[in-house]
Amino acid sequence: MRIDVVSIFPTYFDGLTLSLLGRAQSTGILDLSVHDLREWTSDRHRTVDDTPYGGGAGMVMKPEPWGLALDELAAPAETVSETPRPTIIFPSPAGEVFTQATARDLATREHLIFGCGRYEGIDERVFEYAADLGEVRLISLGDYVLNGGEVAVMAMVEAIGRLIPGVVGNPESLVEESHEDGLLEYPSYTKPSIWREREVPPILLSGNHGAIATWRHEQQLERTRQRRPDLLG
Ligand code: 6GU
Repeated sequence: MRIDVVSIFPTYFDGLTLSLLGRAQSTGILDLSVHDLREWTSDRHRTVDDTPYGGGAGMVMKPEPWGLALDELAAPAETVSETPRPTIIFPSPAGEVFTQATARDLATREHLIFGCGRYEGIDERVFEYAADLGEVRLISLGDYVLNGGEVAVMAMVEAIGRLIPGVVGNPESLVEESHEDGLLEYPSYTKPSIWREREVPPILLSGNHGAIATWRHEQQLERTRQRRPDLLG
């Protein structure tokens, strides 16, 4: 999978070279490039924002640098006219909410472009223009406000990246996780069997795999009922 990220703070994404996603990049499973939006400015001050038409607080990101960035990153590869259209994602608190289902969907795409807005947002015409180049998605992490899209994109790239086949060494660790089956994960324990007078639930030491599976499922249901009843519908 190819992922391009455009931001005025590209160093935010240095952390994505660590650990699992770093290894996926060295093995070629993931081709991740982070770009500075200011590369597509031409004035001496490398300006990316301006005052809003109609007045109001804050600044709006200018369309021209975004247009040039999208032209370059979404362009079909030369010679091959069959290159798939990219999925172009703009992180936004006004977008659809990102879930594990969103991550699973986006993990099947060949090319993702993330455009990180700052200030009061990006000139609306950029979203219209992007729709001519690919499938545009506005996606929110949840119902709270961040200063910009960078932290949201870090989270989305990690959630998506670990679902690409080969990124997580043991694919079985992907199935028994919170949210994969619509329930929260069951509790885990390791040695010692008694720690500071607290015992591991005896069923886990019984060797009865059927009973353990039933107990774990009950724990999932109980935790989900207590912490996230909304997931049970
Ligand atoms: Cl994607 N962006 C910003 N700026 N704030 C957010 C968000 C995204 N998701 C939740 N809050």
